[in-house]
Amino acid sequence: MTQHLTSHEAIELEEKYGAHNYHPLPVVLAKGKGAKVWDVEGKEYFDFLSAYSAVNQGHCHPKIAAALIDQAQILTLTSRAFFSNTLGIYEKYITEYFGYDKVLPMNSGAEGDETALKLCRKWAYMKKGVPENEAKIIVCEGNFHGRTITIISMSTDPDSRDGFGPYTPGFITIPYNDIPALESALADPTVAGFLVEPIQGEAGVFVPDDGYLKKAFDLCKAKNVLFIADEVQTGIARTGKLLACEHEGVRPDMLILGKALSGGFYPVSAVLADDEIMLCIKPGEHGSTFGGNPMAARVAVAALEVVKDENLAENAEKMGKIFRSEMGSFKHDMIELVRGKGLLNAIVIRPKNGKTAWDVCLKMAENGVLAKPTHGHIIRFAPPLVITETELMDAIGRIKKSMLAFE
Ligand code: IF1
Repeated sequence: MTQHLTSHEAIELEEKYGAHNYHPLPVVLAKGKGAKVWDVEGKEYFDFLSAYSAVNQGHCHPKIAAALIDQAQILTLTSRAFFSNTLGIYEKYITEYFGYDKVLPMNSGAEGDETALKLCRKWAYMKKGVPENEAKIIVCEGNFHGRTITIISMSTDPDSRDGFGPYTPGFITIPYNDIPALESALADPTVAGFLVEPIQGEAGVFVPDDGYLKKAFDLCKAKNVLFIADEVQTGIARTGKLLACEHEGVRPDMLILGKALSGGFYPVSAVLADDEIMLCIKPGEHGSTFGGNPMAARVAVAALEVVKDENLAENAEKMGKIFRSEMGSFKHDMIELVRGKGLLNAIVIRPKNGKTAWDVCLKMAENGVLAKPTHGHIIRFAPPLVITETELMDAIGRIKKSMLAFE
């Protein structure tokens, strides 16, 4: 039975009993449906964060809820020590859905990235002939791939990285959106893979130049290096295509998915690859207690069906164009620029009279829109992909009203 807390009481409990590893906006959410959420006092908001793109299908989507509730009363977890009647169906569905031979099911996005790193190294030793323990993986400055020690060893963000050493070796860092830098890094014959976000989300929704992903892919292929796309945030229709790599016709050698793979109901992540890569990991060499469990399998199938049934990629494309057009033509001296693709957008805020992106987010919350700054001065706008044009225009009006409070 959930107690009826006031916002103040809920915040106090988290402050007293929870680790202080976040600095949340002072909003206490209690309910979600579609593109909207409500706080404990019943105030309604448009959710423009979508749990960092994990709720693309909208909060509490009934079809995904039904799959979860049904399976929860039948069989939730068997471990992979045995087969189950749900995993193979899910594996067939997702591999045909994205066009790969096989999937390795995990739970969090970070586990997906870690799995891809392990597969890449194994492939380097078994197939490329890189000397043992010498495989290198190229990553980009400004990357975000999760919070494990190895993943933050690749990070260039002090908040993610500092104080957690010693770091995992074997990574080469190059500037994002820089083909010559990639070309020279690829000269090293021990390079096994290039791990990249098609759009850098956390860094502030950095959309690379048109053609960057394709050129990078071609350079990797020419050097027998795996092109590994982290689509944990950009995937599942967020950028107006099923995968952000599709905007450039790139089929990654390894595809990492998470977040909206479950529509926000359950931690579900996955690495997809063809047999030449995937079969480098043998029985007993990788796994996880919950990876590929019956609940995850049912929820992920339902979540992916919703994406197709409700044409979420097309809606993201259409609504994203409206958002960028409306906010791009809204003249305000705190708006430095508006950028993004599909419904993954950001506004770069120019501080004014000591007011920052944080103040804008507080004002937007007051006006019924939830968003959060990343890296201080950038506000990410990523509503659920089910948002209607009417809802979007309503939210845009509230965003503009919030900005005008800082005239
Ligand atoms: C936090 C950021 C976003 C991701 C990409 C892997 C992962 C993420 C491209 C790991 C996770 C989350 C993590 C969450 C906030 C959020 C985030 F601000 F941290 F960077 F979205 F931009 N690849 N991103 O974006 O997936 O293990 O979290 O399931 O850690 O604060 P995860």
